[in-house]
Amino acid sequence: MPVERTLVMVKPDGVRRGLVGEIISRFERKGFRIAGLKMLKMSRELAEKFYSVHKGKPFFDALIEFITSGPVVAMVIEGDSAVKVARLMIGSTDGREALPGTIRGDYALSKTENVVHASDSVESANYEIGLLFSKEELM
Ligand code: 3AN
Repeated sequence: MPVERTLVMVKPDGVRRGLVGEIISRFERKGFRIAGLKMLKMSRELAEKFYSVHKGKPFFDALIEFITSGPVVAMVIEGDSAVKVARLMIGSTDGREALPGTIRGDYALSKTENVVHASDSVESANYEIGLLFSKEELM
């Protein structure tokens, strides 16, 4: 039962559609503690670092264009098996295949504009949290 931290981010489409409160609320109600929270507009440089594992893939440019298209809301959530549980809660990448009851299953119909991000491993979580939050910003 490892207590972990993971990075959850409401993407620009989720912010534009007014889903920030709903998404934060789902993680709070599940029992996670919010250890950090901020709104920011990603620069191209930050976005390319954030998605560096996808560099060279056919969807990379569209992904960078989209994620820098408006503000995002990033949060660090903490709790038992946070990485795995957050991934279960957001659902599959493709909103058309994500199960109803998951965030993407309930709110997304696209593979790029899929409302929310959550780190896919403890290593990714540490990298992504380090990119977006300083130690002083985590409580
Ligand atoms: P997830 O966010 O489910 O972990 P990743 O890490 O494979 O998905 O991809 C990161 C982001 O890149 C996705 N959230 C999605 O916005 C975009 N993406 C991934 N695969 C595709 C694809 N085949 N076509 C378009 N966009 C994609």
